Amino acid sequence: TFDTSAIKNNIIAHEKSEFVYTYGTAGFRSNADVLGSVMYKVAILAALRSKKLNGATIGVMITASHNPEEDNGVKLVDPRGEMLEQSWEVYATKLANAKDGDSLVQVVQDVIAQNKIDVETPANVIYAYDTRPSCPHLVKCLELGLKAAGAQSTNFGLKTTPMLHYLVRCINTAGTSDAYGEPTEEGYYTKLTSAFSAAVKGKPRLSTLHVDCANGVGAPKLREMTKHISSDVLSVDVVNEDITTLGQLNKNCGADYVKTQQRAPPSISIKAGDRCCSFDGDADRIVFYYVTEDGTFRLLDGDKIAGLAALFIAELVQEAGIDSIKVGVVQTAYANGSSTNYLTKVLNVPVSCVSTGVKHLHHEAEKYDVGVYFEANGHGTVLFSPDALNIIKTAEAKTPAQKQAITQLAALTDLINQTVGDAISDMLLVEAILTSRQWSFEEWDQAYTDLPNRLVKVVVSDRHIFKTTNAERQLVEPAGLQAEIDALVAKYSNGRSFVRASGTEDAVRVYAEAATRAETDDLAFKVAQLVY
Ligand code: NG1
Ligand code: ZN
Repeated sequence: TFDTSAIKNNIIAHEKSEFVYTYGTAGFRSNADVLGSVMYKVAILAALRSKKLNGATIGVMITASHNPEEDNGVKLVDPRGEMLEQSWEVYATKLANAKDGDSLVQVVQDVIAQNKIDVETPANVIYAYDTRPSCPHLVKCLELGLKAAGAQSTNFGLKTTPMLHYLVRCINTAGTSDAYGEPTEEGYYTKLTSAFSAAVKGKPRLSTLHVDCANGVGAPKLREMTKHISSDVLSVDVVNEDITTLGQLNKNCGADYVKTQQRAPPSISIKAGDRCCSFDGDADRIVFYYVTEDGTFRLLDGDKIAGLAALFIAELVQEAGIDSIKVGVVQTAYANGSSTNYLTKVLNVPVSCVSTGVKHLHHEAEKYDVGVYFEANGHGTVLFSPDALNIIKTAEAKTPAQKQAITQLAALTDLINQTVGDAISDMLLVEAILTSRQWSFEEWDQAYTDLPNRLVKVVVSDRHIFKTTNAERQLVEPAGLQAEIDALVAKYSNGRSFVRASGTEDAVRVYAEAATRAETDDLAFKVAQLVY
């Protein structure tokens, strides 16, 4: 039953009446102080979404990823473990901004009418949260909303974001021909670790991988994962795993720190030959790094992971004799020009460029038989189409080499979390490839050399006046600005620069790359001046 008076009467008042909420690329995200009222409404939205989809289970994840510890956020997960369908983001925003019980009920009724929702359909919702101190309170607010909406719900407790996506998909596919796995944390570890063991079978183990967990949820979960795999097969050293001391989450560590600062966290003493990687606060992003003999820091970011995965999978389908399967890569404008050049000119794989935001990459990747997608910041995964999965599953080997390639491909389809980018799964993917090839980070890094690049944040009075086209690579408004940028870029060798409004911060981002560091900095600075 669906009782709008319960929804109205239990409403959690807005913490700050003037605050305007927006469901953006990362769901709702802000200082945790203003999110209690939002959790209540997100719960109601999740219930409506479930009812609309005949009672399919919807996921709710409470996290603010790489943001500072005092922030929090929430996002919805659709039945196949994907991000909430875009057309529903506007409902999320409308609900969140409803200031009193009556206007809330009005928005709820609009959503029901517009989507012809049968309110008698049961609603099923599962939820989880990260290590932030504000989570327990926000969970209570969410639960009040779930109760008011009459939803059946399960609290999955502390989880990484990709684990929740995995669980949602498992629950909704249980008992079908494309059952995704056991809908438990245990099931997640078992699926990934058995796939990893199969993928590296017969190959010597690599040296220890040092994993910076950003003092977040990735730490206890990675530790738990290692219990499911022998240290003869994989050796990881968990670093930055303090999830109890206040203020430590993402502080001077984690994937975002490493990518934006282009250096290792000070808490890691890294010497030549060491292999390191960093997760972000909710363990859906990963970047790898090492230092050379002369002490130079080298980053292996999302672009490098995409290149490695595309190379490996393209060669495996050749070896397996099933090269009707075509590999494609999806990037955003933030991908380093050298990586795009490597993919298109060296690997000869098709590359598409889409707007920032995982949902855009994910949908584009679904168009390929095997779609590799990564944001430069380390968020990404690999999608296998139903046809490709079927071909791999039914392929018959004529030689031992073919058999080996088919086995490895099949293992990869289980190893890779196909719902969303997943630091633990991506870490295992990279380790499986490097183990298979017996490659060091240096060897992986040799594919191409990044062009020097610079990302600058410019605070402007109104970022919404910056409108883009061509996957955010060109401005259409303010009029004339793009022509000025083009004129500047033309003066630099290998120059490229673009400007877009951030979807997660109140600022405009300027990206620039060029042949040398000095030229890059100069170009970024001059474009930023045009914007300001
Ligand atoms: P915005 O703030 O829209 O640039 C940032 C990242 C995205 C993505 C989202 C979180 C950059 C340049 N942008 O988006 O890649 O991770 O946050 O969903 O890193
Ligand atoms: Zn994240």
